[in-house]
Amino acid sequence: MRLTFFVLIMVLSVSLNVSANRIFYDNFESKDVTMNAWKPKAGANYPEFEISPAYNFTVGGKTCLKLAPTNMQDWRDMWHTFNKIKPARVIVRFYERGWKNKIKVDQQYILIGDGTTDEDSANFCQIGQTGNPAHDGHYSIFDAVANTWIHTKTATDEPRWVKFELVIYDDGTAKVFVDNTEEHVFTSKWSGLGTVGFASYARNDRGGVIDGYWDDLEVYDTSEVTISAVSPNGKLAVCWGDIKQK
Ligand SMILES: [Ca+2]
Repeated sequence: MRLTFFVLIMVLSVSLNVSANRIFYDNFESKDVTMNAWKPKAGANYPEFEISPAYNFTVGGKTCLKLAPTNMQDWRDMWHTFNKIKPARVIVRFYERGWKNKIKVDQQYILIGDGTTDEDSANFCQIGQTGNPAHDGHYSIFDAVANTWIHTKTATDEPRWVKFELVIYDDGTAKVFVDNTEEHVFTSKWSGLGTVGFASYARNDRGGVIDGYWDDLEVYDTSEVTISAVSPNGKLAVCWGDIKQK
């Protein structure tokens, strides 16, 4: 029994050592940390966000990021920039309240680009949820180069934390995964990871709600974070992250 445990620890240690670094992490447990880590688009007021106790994904945590614009028909966005990292893996969790409950957010996205915002990125992507009836019951991915919206295979039926990932490989190939399912391969190669942001647009004329919840945004300087084997609650991923952070 003890030997089995020791072997397990050794396997974990080896896998940790060959993995690269987590270079950015926000667990949305501190308004000050989030305020310092994220910037609004140039010329804009600070994005309206809350640290909310409504949901939490972080092990040992209590809160998540709540985006809920106060003005209708108004965008809010917040950005964190990187120096064209390649390879890279961006992971974020979105709280799905469930299409079977007829709840969708209209509309919120994580934004990922190779520039500093959507405006100066050659490659740019949105992953999230929209009230557009064509996407009912599924998530939406926007590939800016292809100028195409992708309607995910992954369904939004069950309330749960859902994992969105964008991976940029060594050769610039980039893919989106939702709960470990490959949903999209980008039409053109990426020069690297330049920015990660969140955007919310408030409208309630399509049966949606305007408040959305996100947690545990992680960025790695590798394409090969093997956390797909992690249990659905993500415990190993978070423990591993904590180890790398120390
Ligand atoms: Ca949290």
